[in-house]
Amino acid sequence: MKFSRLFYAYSTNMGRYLLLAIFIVAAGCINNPPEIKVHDVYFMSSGMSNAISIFMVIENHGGADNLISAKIKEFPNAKVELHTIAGGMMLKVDKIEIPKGETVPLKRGGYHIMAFGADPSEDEITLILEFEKFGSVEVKAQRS
Ligand SMILES: [Cu+2]
Repeated sequence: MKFSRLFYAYSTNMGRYLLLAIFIVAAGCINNPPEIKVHDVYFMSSGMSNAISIFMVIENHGGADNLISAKIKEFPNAKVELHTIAGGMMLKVDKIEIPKGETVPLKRGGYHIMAFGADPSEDEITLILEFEKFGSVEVKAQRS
Protein backbone atom coordinates (compact mmCIF):
# COMPACT_ATOMS: atom_id res chain seq x y z
CA MET A 1 0.00 0.00 0.00
CA LYS A 2 2.68 2.46 1.07
CA PHE A 3 4.94 1.63 -1.87
CA SER A 4 2.14 2.22 -4.31
CA ARG A 5 1.54 5.60 -2.70
CA LEU A 6 5.23 6.51 -3.19
CA PHE A 7 5.03 5.41 -6.77
CA TYR A 8 1.94 7.52 -7.20
CA ALA A 9 3.80 10.55 -5.73
CA TYR A 10 6.64 10.09 -8.20
CA SER A 11 4.22 9.89 -11.09
CA THR A 12 2.92 13.36 -10.21
CA ASN A 13 4.69 16.61 -11.09
CA MET A 14 4.96 17.45 -7.40
CA GLY A 15 6.90 14.24 -6.73
CA ARG A 16 9.31 14.90 -9.58
CA TYR A 17 10.01 18.46 -8.39
CA LEU A 18 10.67 17.14 -4.92
CA LEU A 19 13.17 14.59 -6.25
CA LEU A 20 14.86 17.27 -8.37
CA ALA A 21 15.12 19.56 -5.33
CA ILE A 22 16.79 16.78 -3.32
CA PHE A 23 19.34 16.25 -6.12
CA ILE A 24 20.15 19.98 -6.31
CA VAL A 25 20.70 20.20 -2.53
CA ALA A 26 22.89 17.07 -2.58
CA ALA A 27 25.01 18.44 -5.47
CA GLY A 28 25.56 21.68 -3.56
CA CYS A 29 26.96 19.78 -0.60
CA ILE A 30 29.59 17.99 -2.65
CA ASN A 31 32.48 20.43 -2.91
CA ASN A 32 35.77 19.65 -4.60
CA PRO A 33 38.68 19.93 -2.20
CA PRO A 34 40.97 22.91 -2.92
CA GLU A 35 44.25 22.24 -4.75
CA ILE A 36 46.59 25.09 -3.80
CA LYS A 37 49.92 25.98 -5.43
CA VAL A 38 51.97 28.98 -4.33
CA HIS A 39 54.79 30.50 -6.37
CA ASP A 40 56.76 33.70 -7.11
CA VAL A 41 57.04 34.49 -3.40
CA TYR A 42 59.15 37.52 -2.46
CA PHE A 43 59.32 40.22 0.18
CA MET A 44 60.61 43.72 0.63
CA SER A 45 61.08 46.22 3.38
CA SER A 46 57.83 48.15 3.75
CA GLY A 47 59.55 51.41 4.66
CA MET A 48 58.48 51.09 8.29
CA SER A 49 61.20 49.75 10.60
CA ASN A 50 61.20 45.97 10.94
CA ALA A 51 58.11 45.60 8.78
CA ILE A 52 58.11 43.67 5.53
CA SER A 53 55.55 43.25 2.77
CA ILE A 54 55.21 39.79 1.22
CA PHE A 55 53.86 39.04 -2.24
CA MET A 56 53.12 35.86 -4.20
CA VAL A 57 50.82 34.11 -6.64
CA ILE A 58 48.29 31.61 -5.26
CA GLU A 59 46.78 29.14 -7.74
CA ASN A 60 43.77 27.02 -6.91
CA HIS A 61 43.01 24.06 -9.16
CA GLY A 62 40.23 22.78 -6.91
CA GLY A 63 37.31 24.02 -4.80
CA ALA A 64 37.06 27.35 -2.98
CA ASP A 65 39.31 28.08 -0.01
CA ASN A 66 40.53 30.98 2.12
CA LEU A 67 43.99 32.07 3.21
CA ILE A 68 43.39 32.68 6.91
CA SER A 69 46.82 33.34 8.43
CA ALA A 70 50.58 33.21 7.93
CA LYS A 71 53.69 32.74 10.04
CA ILE A 72 57.41 33.23 9.48
CA LYS A 73 59.54 30.32 10.65
CA GLU A 74 62.64 32.44 11.33
CA PHE A 75 60.65 35.07 13.25
CA PRO A 76 58.08 33.17 15.33
CA ASN A 77 57.27 36.30 17.35
CA ALA A 78 56.61 38.53 14.33
CA LYS A 79 53.07 39.80 14.00
CA VAL A 80 51.91 38.63 10.57
CA GLU A 81 48.76 40.17 9.08
CA LEU A 82 46.72 39.81 5.89
CA HIS A 83 46.20 43.20 4.22
CA THR A 84 44.45 44.76 1.29
CA ILE A 85 44.44 48.27 -0.16
CA ALA A 86 41.08 50.01 -0.47
CA GLY A 87 40.76 53.61 -1.57
CA GLY A 88 44.49 54.14 -1.10
CA MET A 89 44.32 52.94 2.50
CA MET A 90 45.83 49.77 3.89
CA LEU A 91 43.30 47.55 5.63
CA LYS A 92 43.71 44.42 7.73
CA VAL A 93 41.48 41.54 6.58
CA ASP A 94 40.48 38.29 8.33
CA LYS A 95 40.96 36.18 5.22
CA ILE A 96 41.84 36.29 1.55
CA GLU A 97 39.36 34.39 -0.59
CA ILE A 98 40.86 31.92 -3.04
CA PRO A 99 37.88 31.08 -5.29
CA LYS A 100 37.38 27.75 -7.03
CA GLY A 101 39.72 27.30 -9.99
CA GLU A 102 41.17 30.81 -9.76
CA THR A 103 44.60 32.41 -9.41
CA VAL A 104 44.88 35.16 -6.80
CA PRO A 105 47.91 37.46 -6.95
CA LEU A 106 49.20 39.09 -3.76
CA LYS A 107 50.81 42.20 -5.19
CA ARG A 108 51.58 45.87 -4.57
CA GLY A 109 48.40 47.92 -4.40
CA GLY A 110 46.26 44.88 -3.58
CA TYR A 111 46.22 41.90 -1.28
CA HIS A 112 49.51 41.31 0.54
CA ILE A 113 50.92 39.87 3.72
CA MET A 114 52.65 42.18 6.16
CA ALA A 115 54.95 41.14 8.99
CA PHE A 116 55.95 43.38 11.89
CA GLY A 117 59.05 42.37 13.83
CA ALA A 118 60.82 40.55 11.00
CA ASP A 119 64.34 41.62 10.05
CA PRO A 120 64.09 43.14 6.54
CA SER A 121 67.80 42.52 5.86
CA GLU A 122 67.36 38.74 5.65
CA ASP A 123 67.93 37.32 2.15
CA GLU A 124 65.41 34.52 2.53
CA ILE A 125 62.58 33.70 4.91
CA THR A 126 60.30 30.68 5.25
CA LEU A 127 56.59 31.37 5.22
CA ILE A 128 53.96 29.04 6.57
CA LEU A 129 50.63 29.89 4.97
CA GLU A 130 47.49 28.54 6.60
CA PHE A 131 44.53 27.79 4.35
CA GLU A 132 41.14 27.07 5.88
CA LYS A 133 40.60 23.77 4.06
CA PHE A 134 43.88 22.92 2.33
CA GLY A 135 45.89 23.30 5.53
CA SER A 136 49.42 24.69 5.76
CA VAL A 137 51.78 25.36 2.89
CA GLU A 138 55.46 26.12 3.48
CA VAL A 139 57.24 28.34 0.94
CA LYS A 140 60.52 30.23 0.73
CA ALA A 141 60.46 33.96 0.01
CA GLN A 142 63.45 35.86 -1.40
CA ARG A 143 64.19 39.48 -0.67
CA SER A 144 63.48 41.66 -3.66
CU1 LIG B 1 50.13 46.14 4.52
